[in-house]
Amino acid sequence: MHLDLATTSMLAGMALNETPALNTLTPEEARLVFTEINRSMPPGPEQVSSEDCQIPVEGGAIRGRILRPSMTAKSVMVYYHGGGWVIGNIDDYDAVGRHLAETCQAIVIMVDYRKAPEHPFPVPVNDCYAALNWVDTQRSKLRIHDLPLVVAGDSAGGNLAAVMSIKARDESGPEIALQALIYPVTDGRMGAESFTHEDKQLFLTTEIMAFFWDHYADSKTRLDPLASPALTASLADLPPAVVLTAEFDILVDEGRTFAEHLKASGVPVSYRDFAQQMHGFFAMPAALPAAGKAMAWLAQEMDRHLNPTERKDVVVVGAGFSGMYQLHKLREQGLNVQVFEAGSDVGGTWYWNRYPGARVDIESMAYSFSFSDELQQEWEWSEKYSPQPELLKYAQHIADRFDLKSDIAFDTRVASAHFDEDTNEWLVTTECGRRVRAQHLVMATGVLSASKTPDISGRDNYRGETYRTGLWPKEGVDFTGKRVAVIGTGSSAVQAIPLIAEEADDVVVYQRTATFTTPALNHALNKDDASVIKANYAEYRAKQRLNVLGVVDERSLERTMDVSAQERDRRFKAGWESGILPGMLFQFADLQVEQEANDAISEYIRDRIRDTVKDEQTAQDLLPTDYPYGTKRPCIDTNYYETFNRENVSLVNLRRTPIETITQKGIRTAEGEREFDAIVYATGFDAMTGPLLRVDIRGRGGVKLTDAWNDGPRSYLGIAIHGFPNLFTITGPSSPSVLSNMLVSIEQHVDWVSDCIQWMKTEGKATIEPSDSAEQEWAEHTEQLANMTLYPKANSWYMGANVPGKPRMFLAYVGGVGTYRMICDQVAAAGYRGFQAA
Ligand code: N01
Repeated sequence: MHLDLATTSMLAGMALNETPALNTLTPEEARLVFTEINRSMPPGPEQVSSEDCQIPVEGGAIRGRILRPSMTAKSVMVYYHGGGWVIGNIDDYDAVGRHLAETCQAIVIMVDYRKAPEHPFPVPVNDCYAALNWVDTQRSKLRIHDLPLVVAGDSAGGNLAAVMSIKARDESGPEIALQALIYPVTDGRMGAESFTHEDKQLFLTTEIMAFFWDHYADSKTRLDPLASPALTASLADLPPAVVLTAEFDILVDEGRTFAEHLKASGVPVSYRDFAQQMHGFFAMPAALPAAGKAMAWLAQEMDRHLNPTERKDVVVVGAGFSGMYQLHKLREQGLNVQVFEAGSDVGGTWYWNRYPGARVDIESMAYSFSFSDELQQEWEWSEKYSPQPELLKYAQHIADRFDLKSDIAFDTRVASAHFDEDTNEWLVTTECGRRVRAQHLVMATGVLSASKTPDISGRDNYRGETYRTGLWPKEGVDFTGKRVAVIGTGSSAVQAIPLIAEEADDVVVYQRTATFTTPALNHALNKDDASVIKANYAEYRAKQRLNVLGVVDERSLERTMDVSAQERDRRFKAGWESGILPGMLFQFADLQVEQEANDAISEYIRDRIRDTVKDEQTAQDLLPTDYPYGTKRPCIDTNYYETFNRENVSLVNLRRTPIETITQKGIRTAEGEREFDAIVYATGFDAMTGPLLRVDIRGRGGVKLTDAWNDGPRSYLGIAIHGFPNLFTITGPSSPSVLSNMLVSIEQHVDWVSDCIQWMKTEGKATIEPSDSAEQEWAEHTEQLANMTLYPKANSWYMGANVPGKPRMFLAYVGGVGTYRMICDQVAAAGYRGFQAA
């Protein structure tokens, strides 16, 4: 006999403690001993939520316990604990249930069925069946909706789970998707050979098993198939089964034989015998590593049975503007597309970013789709810069108008995407266990969708309300009468602070880097102005497509220092008063490449800050001085600097007084602790690469994208990656993306990708991917262009500098939207130059 070390040591401990053999005790004493053994084990995962309930059964009610995992549940598992129908209860099994919930991502419902000898066969069977029916009929009340129903149990509980499957089949009961049988008792005759093996008499001995059977059912009734499922006439048409046994267990033969009979009857079966293990090991997950492995195996096999693989032409990840348009385009090409979206609705950025003041900072008439003239003519924007609710409505309108939702799975986050070189397909797996194979994978995951976990010490200590701008609660937040801290002063904070300040009693802004922002001059959109644009939309869109940023305004060709100081001032004033994002930067050609030119415009903005903010120290602290204007994303605002003149708003300059820690009640800096009712983190995103790298993407040879991009992202045109065939990134790293009007760049990428997929179909190509050399050349080109600008001088998210450990490199293509479009078109026209298609 060779048990593993942990199990050997557990048995030795029990021997030293002189744990009595259960068959020498009364049932009450045996229950107490069993409870003692379980109490000595560590509790299960705390993050599992627990709620007890009453389950009606014949003649009364029994206890149930609902254990919900911390992540999205993939199934609901009705669990029948072991203990020979005589001992054990749901408290003894609490840790087991919690581990199962987390490992199997299942809502586990533990059933405290009544025990023998007080309640012999068939009472436990009837209780378990009543519980199963109760779960199935209370789906919406229990919030388990359409999750597949699994019955599971160990030892005598495995017996009950097997019996439930038979009973449900024979009585047309609840539809059971899977039975999980852990070293089940299946045959009351106790005649299997393993009962005769001396080395299998561990934890559960032949005498103890006889003690259990004798209390449960007399020698005749135990032959009833609902007591001994192995004696059932037919095992056909039973749910798929996962059966697990332990090598040194007297029940090993019963479990294996039952699995073989199920299989022979046409039932899909996963069977595994766990070597070096004894009976009961599965129920000791905190003490025995083998139990963890067994649970992981169970979870894997459950997934395999519950989620057969689907087939599509294309999987698109994300249902923001890019994912929606990509779906529409590919559908028009007659392709079968599945979109996965983590949110509960379409909209992407505009679904998640619901913080006060969230609105677009490119004029809405320009920040809108052009692919459908009907759409652009019929949609009416209410403001120059639309607020988030209107942008979300626009996204919803597109989804309805083009009937997109039927191919989008919401509340579904993609966990992994692995390229299968044998079939030239991507195998995409969701966190809920759905599996789809598709020739093409389009990552339409956005560039600013991975909200950065704030890297501030003590964050978890805080007991007040906590919000992140990028993950704002759907129901909104009422700050009335509250003391609020806002950490961060990027675009999100610049929009949120003025509105939070109007509502809250007291607002303290914690600023690490001062921001450059200019007035947005937002206003209601004049219908006549909109009509003029609509009448000339074709021309307007054509301009956008060739413009450097994807807007219609043009950059001056003049150099800053070539004009007089008065002329410079006049132009900067015009920029300040333009009310558009590139208004300042377009005044001269060299503002983002010449330090002297940039110094001039930066000083002009600093003067406006000094003019606006009354308190001298606050004004001084708000002056951005350590990076050139435009090298961190500039903002446009409504009353940002003015807000610091309010009585209820103050600024903490973290460069002078850094945050020492977040405390239970607030924030402590060198100047002491301030207490808050709420902390708002406006601390940004793991931009560009974050949304891609948080999915486990693996290309040829199983190479992980995280490894391929260890030194920074590499991608040809920001669309495709060497070693990752048929994978397309919409507005990916090293494309203009964040340096442009995103809607223009999204349309261009989606059109290009759709054309490429169509070309592959026409040419009969199974795969396409860029060559290493084309990717290298593009990387050098994009780096060279970025180095000609002032961008690398800033510690910005454009450079990956906001995420500790992220490689420092410029993440976008600075050559302009129009130039980039032409390059992409030329690549396609030359038979996808730089790509290898096979
Ligand atoms: O994020 P950000 P954002 N301690 O990264 C600070 C787009 N967007 O959500 O600069 C203290 O810009 C950080 O300080 P520093 C737009 O492209 C568009 O505001 O790293 N502070 C910075 O001040 C934008 O650029 C719109 O020193 C910490 C702030 O948090 C992008 O999204 C609206 C900190 C983060 O600013 C991201 O904007 C909103 C720490 N540990 C967003 N960590 C519009 O369309 C970070 N910070 C208008």
